[in-house]
Amino acid sequence: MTISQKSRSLTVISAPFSGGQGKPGVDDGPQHLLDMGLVEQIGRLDWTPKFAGHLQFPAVKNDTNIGHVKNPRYVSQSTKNIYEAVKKASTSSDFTLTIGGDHSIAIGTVAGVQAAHPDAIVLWIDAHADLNTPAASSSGNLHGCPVAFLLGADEPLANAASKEEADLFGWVPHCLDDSQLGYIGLRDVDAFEKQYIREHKIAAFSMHHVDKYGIASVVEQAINKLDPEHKRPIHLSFDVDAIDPVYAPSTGTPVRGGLTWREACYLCEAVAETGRLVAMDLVECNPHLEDAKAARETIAMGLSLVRCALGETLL
Ligand SMILES: [Mn+2]
Repeated sequence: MTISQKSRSLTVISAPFSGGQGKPGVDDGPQHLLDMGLVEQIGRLDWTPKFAGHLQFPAVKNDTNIGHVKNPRYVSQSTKNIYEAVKKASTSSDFTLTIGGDHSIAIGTVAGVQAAHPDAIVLWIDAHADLNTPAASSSGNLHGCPVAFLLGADEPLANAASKEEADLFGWVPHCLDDSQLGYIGLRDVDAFEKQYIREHKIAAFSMHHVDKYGIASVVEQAINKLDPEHKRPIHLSFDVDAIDPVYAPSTGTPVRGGLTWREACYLCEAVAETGRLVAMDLVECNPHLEDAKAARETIAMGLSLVRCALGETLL
């Protein structure tokens, strides 16, 4: 499929959600991206952006841990709202850009994009695999679990008070096949996740592969593996912690040894060149972490990624 060059409509969905992890401030990422010109910058490219406003995430009373899983009801309810919004946007516009928020929002974005484009491949750009099941998660933070839900790797929540509670995430469609998912940028992967990636032969390119082959070859290899015929729509789920903290310091779980500024931009440019990108998530920009300069640089990095993914070129 190719997107018409004439009427490229783009919906910006803001998902200011921080309940998938413990550091406040990531819910302020979207406003900072908007304040630094996100919508205007998109409008200067070949897109007609529509900002759909900030999604609201009503608090959940008595959202006690289930086992060690934190904010389980809040995350379930909020990501379901995101799912509905993204499904609607992806059905009605050419491109859906969702700005977070922590990476738990991808439970909703991936499921929503898959509802409109069931054959879309997902490129998950991240230092982490976000593939822990709630049971395998050591932290109990659900931003480390979205991929497990989408693949259907999770089981009912352990130590729940009722069957209903154990099934809190039962609404998430198991919309991804192992062969639809590719990682780039990994460098902090838990034992359960490593085993799952190996056993299920998931396309995973760590920073080792970026060092070995270069980013251009890695992007090409990832797309070739997931879609050898180069026909399928692409959903890019970009966690800024994939980037080295030198360039994107204001993020909740930074890991040294990440993508450079240009490697990250190149990745987005190369995906844009396919003409098949239909959705992007930009997550884990937390302007409350580090100082104001670091926050500005991180937000500027995020804006560059979006522009590159939407076709901005250097020449
Ligand atoms: Mn992530």
